[in-house]
Amino acid sequence: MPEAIAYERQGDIAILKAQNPPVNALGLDMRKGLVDGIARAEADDGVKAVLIYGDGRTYFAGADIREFGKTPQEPYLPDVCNRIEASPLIVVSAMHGTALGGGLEIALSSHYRIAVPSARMGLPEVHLGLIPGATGTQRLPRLTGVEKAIEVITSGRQIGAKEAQSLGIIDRVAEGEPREIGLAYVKDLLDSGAGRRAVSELPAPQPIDFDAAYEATLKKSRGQLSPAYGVRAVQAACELPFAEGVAEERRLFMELMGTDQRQGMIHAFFSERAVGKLPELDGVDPRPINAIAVIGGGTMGAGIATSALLAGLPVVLLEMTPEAAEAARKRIEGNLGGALKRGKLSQEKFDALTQTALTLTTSYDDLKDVDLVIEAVFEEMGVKKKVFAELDRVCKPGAVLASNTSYLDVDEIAASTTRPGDVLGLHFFSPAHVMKLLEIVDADKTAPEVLATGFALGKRMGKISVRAGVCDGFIGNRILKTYRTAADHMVLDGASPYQIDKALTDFGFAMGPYAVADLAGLDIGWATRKRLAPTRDPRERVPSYMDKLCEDGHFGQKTGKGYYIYEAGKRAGVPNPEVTKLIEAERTELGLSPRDFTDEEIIRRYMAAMVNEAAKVVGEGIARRPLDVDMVKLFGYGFPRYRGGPLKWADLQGLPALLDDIKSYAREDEYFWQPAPLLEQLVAEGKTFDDLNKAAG
Ligand code: 3H9
Repeated sequence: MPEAIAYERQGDIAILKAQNPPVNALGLDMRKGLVDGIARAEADDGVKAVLIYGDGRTYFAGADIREFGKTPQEPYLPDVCNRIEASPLIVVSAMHGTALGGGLEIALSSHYRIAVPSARMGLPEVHLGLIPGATGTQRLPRLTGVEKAIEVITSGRQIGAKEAQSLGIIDRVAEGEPREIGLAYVKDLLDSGAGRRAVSELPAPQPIDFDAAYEATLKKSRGQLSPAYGVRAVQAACELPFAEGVAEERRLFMELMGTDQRQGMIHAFFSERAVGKLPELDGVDPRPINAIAVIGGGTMGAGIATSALLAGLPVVLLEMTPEAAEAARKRIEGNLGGALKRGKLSQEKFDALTQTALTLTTSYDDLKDVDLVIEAVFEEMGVKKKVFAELDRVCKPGAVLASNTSYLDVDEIAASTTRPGDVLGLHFFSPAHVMKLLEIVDADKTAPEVLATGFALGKRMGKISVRAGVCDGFIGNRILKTYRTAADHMVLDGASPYQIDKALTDFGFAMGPYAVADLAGLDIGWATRKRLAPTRDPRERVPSYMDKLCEDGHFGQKTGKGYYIYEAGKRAGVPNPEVTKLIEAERTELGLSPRDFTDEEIIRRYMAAMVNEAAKVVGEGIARRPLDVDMVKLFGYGFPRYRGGPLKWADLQGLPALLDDIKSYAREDEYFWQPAPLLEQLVAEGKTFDDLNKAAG
């Protein structure tokens, strides 16, 4: 193995090259290598300056996240930073790729900074439930001022080289290889007689109203702590001498390191990357995709088409009539119009996408050349089968045939064709050009390269793709149905939909279940209740109070009235008193005496239902690993990222206590609260869901 930091001498310049692929993360060897490299340069006769740069695709992309949660080993990164800055030699960092977190902190400790124009930099630690912990919160505000530093640290956003230069974070931007531009800069500095320049020696920045900034940040981050801690660390930069500020930063950093939020967010970071890696697809090549078709141009079909166009794929969109096809074009133009307005899409690109790349048709024969088709028509098996019969007739051999169904049996759809190996489910979430989640449904006969093609398409569209097996609702909607039912039971027993929504948004969900129902349309749940009624188990408790509202034509946001009443122009609604009356009437009819629920009990029951169903989904192989469920809920259902996902949350709570809760709820309703065999097994073996993730590799 090559050394983590290679040392080389060129004239009076010592060169430290980081070589720890893929991202030059600052693990123990790298930290030692930097300290040794600086010491060696200082001892090397005639060396006047040191250049630090990264080999491969990037400068340092940060501390090695895999070390977090383990006992830290010396030299610690803040000490490495201070050691670099304290050198009597001139130290220059040349950046390319992504200089993030600890990486940028090393650069800020260098005396001069240069970057290639494409370099991006930032302090993204808040996204890992942390703050910059290697002097970044103390050095950055000395360069940019407090307000900008708070914005950069609390958002964790990446900054381009030009902006970084204008903010005073870097000194120069130059085209070329980092090594070459770095060497040229060092020579310039030496020629001009430039001296050492230490950011820590700059005057402390001007303070602002930190309490107000702290409160505003806490409110914005909906329960996530790290951004607000970032404000306090910057405050220390203003109020304390540098060394004490660094100590305060370290204290806040270590406090966050001990939180569940940090564990949840780091779980999300690695799971987001692991979710698309399936051992069974190792070495399986996807089929080439150069053009796709979408059947149906409603909200979903138009969203999928938009997403494909933005991914650079030509799209043929099929509708039943020319009028419907024109309406689909309008929807797609509307979807892209947002990006056009925000300046993310040029008028020229907009025209090319909507005029050249998009073809509208009413004839199946126009689909004969496409490589993949996504059907997004009405959710009815008979309708789907008719579409697939047509696709089977016209599509070329090897074309991938996908259904966007959200709950129908993909095996049955596949079996209705002569090529079931080419069929899979691609379940997008609405609006499909915005939502990141894609469930890739692996039917009984789906060929491995067809599954791989689904993942390749998802990647191209920038989606988080999760493999799911066939069952009613796949991963996400099946689990949703269960925790929504738990909420409905609490409503019958005494909680109000509004208390439940509030408790869950306080927990960190983007929206509560009843606000979501209003957004999705109450007619969907109403239709499902009617569909399932004939086969329903008599032990199932299903409230019917909302049926009355639906019968009167109130379907939520789209009609202005549902659980909430929506005034024109306002997105958030106010509670609908009619709903409260209907609930009370139903309780009376059923002879139920309402009781009080604490917010804590609401969360406990809701989450227990979610975790229990999720454990069934994993146990049955519908989801391969617990982390697959976690990513579905994070990217499709507004689950708070800082809690990692329902099964990470369950691990952090402790599985035995959760199973005890489920068993105690089962005393009231043993039909609904049947413990998942996998949960019982994990508790019996003293294991966690994360143990299953690790075992899956
Ligand atoms: C920090 O610095 C704290 C300090 O302030 C204080 C310390 C005391 N460590 O994303 P990719 C892996 S906190 C370990 O697929 P891309 C990643 O898991 C850190 N591993 O590539 C993946 O592994 P695999 C602050 C890391 O090109 C592989 O590298 N820094 C790290 O799409 C490729 O990654 C950050 O938060 C790491 N730091 O994106 C930056 N980073 O191949 C986090 C990546 O086994 N990283 N890996 O799946 C990123 O944002 C992106 O990875 C990056 C590249 C933009 C760099």
